[in-house]
Amino acid sequence: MIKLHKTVVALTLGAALAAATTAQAAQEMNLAFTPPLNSHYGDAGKAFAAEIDKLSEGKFKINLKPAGALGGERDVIEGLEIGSVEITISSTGPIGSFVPEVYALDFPFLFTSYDHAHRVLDGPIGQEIFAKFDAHGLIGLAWAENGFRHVTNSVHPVQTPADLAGLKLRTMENKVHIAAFQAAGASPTPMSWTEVITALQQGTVDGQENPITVLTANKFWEFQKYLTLTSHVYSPAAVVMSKVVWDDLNDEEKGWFIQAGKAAAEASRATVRANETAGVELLRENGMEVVTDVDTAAFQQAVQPAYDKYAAEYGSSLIARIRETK
Ligand code: EAX
Repeated sequence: MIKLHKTVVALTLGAALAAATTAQAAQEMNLAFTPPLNSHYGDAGKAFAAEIDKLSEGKFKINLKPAGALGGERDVIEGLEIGSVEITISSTGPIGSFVPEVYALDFPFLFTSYDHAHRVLDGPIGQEIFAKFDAHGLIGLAWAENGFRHVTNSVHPVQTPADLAGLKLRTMENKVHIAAFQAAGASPTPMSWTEVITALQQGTVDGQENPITVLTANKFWEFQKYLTLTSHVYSPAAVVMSKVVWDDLNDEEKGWFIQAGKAAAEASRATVRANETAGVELLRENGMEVVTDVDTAAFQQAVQPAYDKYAAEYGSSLIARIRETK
């Protein structure tokens, strides 16, 4: 009888152990970004999470932290460097202050189209820049997309660079962008995205500049009257992992996160593409006045001093190679 009892106990323990092993808690990671969940970065985050769940068969679980839940883009990058945040999808705006080589991507009127940007970022140049991330405790997994940036404001329609004169314009914390709008006659105010909408609503700043998907995701018609389709900067986004976290992964797991980064990048590009035209109509239907006939050459000339000031420091050869990539 005792023998039977022991066998039953052993079998029960074995079953419990097996169940516990298979149901081993998933390793959870936070993926932070500043736009709302219903945005191009939100779609990218969902694609990333789904790909990791599929590839790791539940070993890893990605928790999305949208709308600046873990802070502004600069704060989150600082978190990645020390390992307190695992993953982010971030515009390159603030990344240049951590990885200077990234500034080469942020020059006004450098990229001529979405295809041009994708060829550069998905080719050798994109990988060369990601290779510079490691030394700063960051791992670039893939190049996602924020989009071509346009100017909005609440004072008057901006038809020419002269109309920027004196406008308090929020920019990202990016010295090339600050220099560009200073040269164009605006009064640039660098600010984390998490403070921008309140600043616009309270009139602390008159305007800002962002891609269409950011404007629609945040219902910009509620607090900005004028939109000018300047397309003055192509804004890449990067899917970035903390090197502290990356170094704990084995080679197979690293492959999963690179694959998930690619899925996120594709999802962001698909949402930007779908939103580009439809988004302008949505902004117009909700009351924004849209300036479409922009004198691009005049704006290019107005921001040229930013090139003169920074191109040599941030890789004029890299900038030339980007221009030559067709
Ligand atoms: O969510 O800070 C910015 O303007 C960036 O475009 C950010 O991704 C907006």
